Parts: sequence; C-alpha cells; structure tokens
Amino acid sequence: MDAREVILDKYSGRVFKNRKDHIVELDEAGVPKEIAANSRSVPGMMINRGCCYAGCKGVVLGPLRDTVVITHGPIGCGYYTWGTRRNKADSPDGRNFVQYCFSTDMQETDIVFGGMKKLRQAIREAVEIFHPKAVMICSTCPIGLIGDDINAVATESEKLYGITCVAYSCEGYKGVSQSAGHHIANNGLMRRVIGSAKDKIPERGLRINILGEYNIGGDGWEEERILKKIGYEIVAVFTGDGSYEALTHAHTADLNLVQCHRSINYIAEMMKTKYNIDWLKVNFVGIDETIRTLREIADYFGNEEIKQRTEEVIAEELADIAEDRKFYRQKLEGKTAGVFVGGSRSHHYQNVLKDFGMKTVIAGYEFAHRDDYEGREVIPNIKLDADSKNIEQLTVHPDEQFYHVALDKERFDELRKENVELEYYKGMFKDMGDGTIVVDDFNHYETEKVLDIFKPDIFYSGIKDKYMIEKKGFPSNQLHSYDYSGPYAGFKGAIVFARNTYLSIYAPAWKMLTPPWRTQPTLEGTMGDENY
Ligand code: CFM
Ligand code: HCA
Repeated sequence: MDAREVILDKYSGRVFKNRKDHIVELDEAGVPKEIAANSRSVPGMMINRGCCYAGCKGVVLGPLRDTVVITHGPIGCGYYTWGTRRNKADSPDGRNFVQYCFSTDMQETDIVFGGMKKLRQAIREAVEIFHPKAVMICSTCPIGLIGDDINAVATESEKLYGITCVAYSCEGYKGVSQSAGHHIANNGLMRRVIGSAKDKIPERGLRINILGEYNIGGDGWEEERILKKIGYEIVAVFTGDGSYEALTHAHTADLNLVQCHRSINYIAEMMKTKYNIDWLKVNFVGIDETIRTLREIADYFGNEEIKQRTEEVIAEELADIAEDRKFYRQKLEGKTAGVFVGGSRSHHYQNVLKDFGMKTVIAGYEFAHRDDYEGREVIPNIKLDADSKNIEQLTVHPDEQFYHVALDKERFDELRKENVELEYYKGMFKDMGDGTIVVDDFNHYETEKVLDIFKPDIFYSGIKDKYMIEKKGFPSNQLHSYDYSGPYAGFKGAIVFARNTYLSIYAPAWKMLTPPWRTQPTLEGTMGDENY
C-alpha cells in the first residue's frame, strides 16, 4: 500500500469516497494533479477549519485598527475571536481598537424578539466612547436565522453619526470554511471603502499596497521596513495594522502586492478591473523568496535607481544575518517537515525551510481552493457547488474617474514570460514532488497517519492539533500564531523562524519522552471472539 492508501484504509465506504480526492501524492515536481478542495467537511471529523464569520471578522476586517468591528450575536463568537489571532497594530493617532472585543451579547429574549435594538445601542455606545473612523457589523449564525435587518441599521447609523457603517452577513454557516468570509469581507470593502476618498491619482510613481498581509507577529512591519528602506511608498496594507482611512485611498496605488492569495485575490482582481492596478503575487517568507520578490517589484517598475537600491538593501540585510544563517543551516540541513496551515502558509513556509536545507514531505491546507494548489490556470475548470454559489460574486466596472495607466502590454507580457507572477499565482504543487503528500482539509486522524508514515523531524500546524502532535512525540510549532514569537517574514524574520525550529527539534525533552501508549495499551478488551 502506498501512503495515500494507508491513510484511507480504515475509512468506511462513504468516508473513503469523500476523502480519497482530498489526498494526493506528488511524484514529480510540476506534475499536474487535481485535488478536491473548498467543499464540505465530513460531519464528525476533527478538522482545523474555522467558520465564515471567522474569515470575515477575525481575518480580514478585525485587523483594521481605526474601525470598530461589532460582532452581532451571542457573546461566545466574539469572545473566541478576541485577541487569539496575533494581528499586531500600533496607534499613531490613538485609534487602535484591535485589543477590544465589541459584541451585542444577544440573549435568549433578543433571539425571540429580535436584536436590532441592541445593535443600534451597541453602535451608539461604540461611536460615543471610541470615535472610530468606521463601524463594521459582523453577523453570527443566529442573526441570519432570526432575520435582523443589519443593513437597515447600518444605513440608519451612517445618517445618525456621519461615519461609514457596513453590515456583513457573514453568519458562520454561510460557507464551508473561513474562506467564504474572506470573500464576503472583500466584497464589502470593495463596495464601500476602497476608493471612497475621492483623491486624484498622482503621477505614476512607486506607490504600493500590500494585500493579504495581516501583520501576524509583526510580519507586515518587517516587510514595510524593507520596502521603505528601498524607497517605496506604502499606500495601504490589507489589513494588518491597516486602517479604514488608508483603504479609502488604496485606489491611488501603482501596484498591488499579494502576499496571501487565498484571502484577498478577489480584491486584487476587482481593483485591476476597476482601477487598472496590476497585482503581483509576492512572498516575503524565506530569504531567497524575499530576494526574488524584491527584484521582481523593482523589475516591474523598471526604475534603475530602485533596482540598484534593491541590490544594496539585499546585500545589507544578508550581511546582517550571515552568521545566524550559517549556524542554523548547519543545524537544520537534511531535516524533514510537515506543514498544515490555512490557505497560503503551507506553500510559503516550504521556502524558508528550503533556505535552511529542510525538506517538506507533507503539506496541507484547511480551506484553500484548487487554484492555491494547482495554479490559477485551473480557475475556469473549477465547478462551483451550491455552497460557493451562495457567496455573492461582485461585478465591478472600469471607474470613469480613477482608472489609470499601469504597465504597457508589451512589458507586461515580457515579465510574464520571465515567470513573474503578474495577475497569476502558480500554486503550491509546482514547488513540490518526489513522493511528497498533500492533504486538503486534513483531520486529526489523517495527521496521526502521516506522522506515522513520514516521521518528520517537526510538524508545523495550529493550536487545534499542536498538542495532539506533541503527545505523539513530534515537536510541533504553530504557523498561525508563531507560538507568540515573530516576526517570521523577511530576512530577519527567517532567522527568528529558524531559531524557533532549532529550539524545538533540539529540545532534550523529545529524547526523554516515551508516550504511555508506546509501552502499554490505553484500551484492552474483547469483542466477539477476537482479542483487541
Ligand atoms: Fe491567508 Fe492568513 Fe493563511 Fe488566512 Fe487564517 Fe492566518 Fe492561516 Mo490562521 S489570511 S489563508 S484565514 S495567510 S488566520 S494570517 S494563519 S489560517 S494560512
Ligand atoms: C481562524 C484563526 C486562526 C486559528 C489558528 C489555529 C489563526 O482560523 O479563525 O487554529 O491555531 O491564525 O489565528 O487560523
């Protein structure tokens, strides 16, 4: 039996039928393989996915620091998204509400009689106490069921308080994972926020937006530091340490960088159609990837001064990390890893592992779509199921006032020929191969199985399976929260990542640990005539 068959072996016919297409073995790099993705999980399985509300409120809108994001629903949903995602934010103007948890705290009576009164009150209190630049309302499951008209409350509040108030029907059940929530959040920002400051488009310069960067552990700050050192102007970051205010000006940028393709590709695409802003898939995770990214941005602008400055900055940054880089490379060379994260990191982190001579033998996404695995060229072939059709597909048109000049067609085509990912993402598969395995919407049973088969030196994942993995005797580091460390992006971030990896793999604890089930069974008994 090959690895895939071993993983699927114990499943019942029905589960086997579902899971078999979510697990693929990659024999050669670049082999076109199809994977089932973005579909409903099997009920009862211990999976790591979150819900639609988590993707809208927790991921995309939550990091906006000058905005009050109100969770409309019972307190649990707000509570469990309070400070758990490590999107850091600073407060240059004193408006930083990221550390707060705003909720309407719906009770049973509100469910019976409706929660609009409570929502109005919550908005009034938030505006009076915090003076936010905008208010966002995010609905949780019961709100959709009882039918509170959150849009009416938002419209009414805009008139009352003179600030933008946007309502998002991102009830948890709206999609199969947080991915649906990303899409809903993207639509709302596009419709109501981006381009709402009516400033003129300046002369073409070096103004960029960073899309899909949520400043986890300070990653966005590290990226900004490097980009500013080279000479770029950052217009807006979506949305790590971002602000409503900056997003309203985002249409004036010359280029959109896309770090996390999964969560934000909708905005990148819509801004291209509406404002003609090109987007470039970048990756600031990993030393070689950061270098490639910086060179491609410079190439895109074709500005000789910037190209030279890029090389100077790369040289300076590399000199700063040279000693550490060598040390960790010596320690980590030849080690193997598994990487199970949400919708983009499982690809990005393979690059930083490669920097230190490590190989990824297992990878998986919780909720990525087929294009994140196989590349954007498969988008026309993706069959939309009822769950995906449930999410609004926003149509935008060229903006009469703000559609502006981007790169000329010839240069665009030239860059594409050089494999620059302009309006394109190649996906994770093309960087894998050699018998590695990829599991979509992995569950805890499958995680245990891949650990048994591949025995990696370290397994990167999240809080839901970290301790299950460690109890099995494998070091596990979190790639969502960085185990409260970071940043991991850029040159210096790669060293922080390598240090944490080194500390985990070399921790003497692993040698001392014999999990009880290695020496004694946890369950004994008989069933029929057979001994178990
Ligand atoms: Fe993008 Fe993210 Fe991720 Fe994501 Fe997330 Fe996250 Fe993630 Mo957790 S936006 S897809 S929904 S890179 S919160 S910052 S770590 S699962 S891989
Ligand atoms: C989310 C947030 C999360 C969870 C992390 C984890 C994050 O999915 O709603 O499972 O460890 O990054 O904080 O992905």
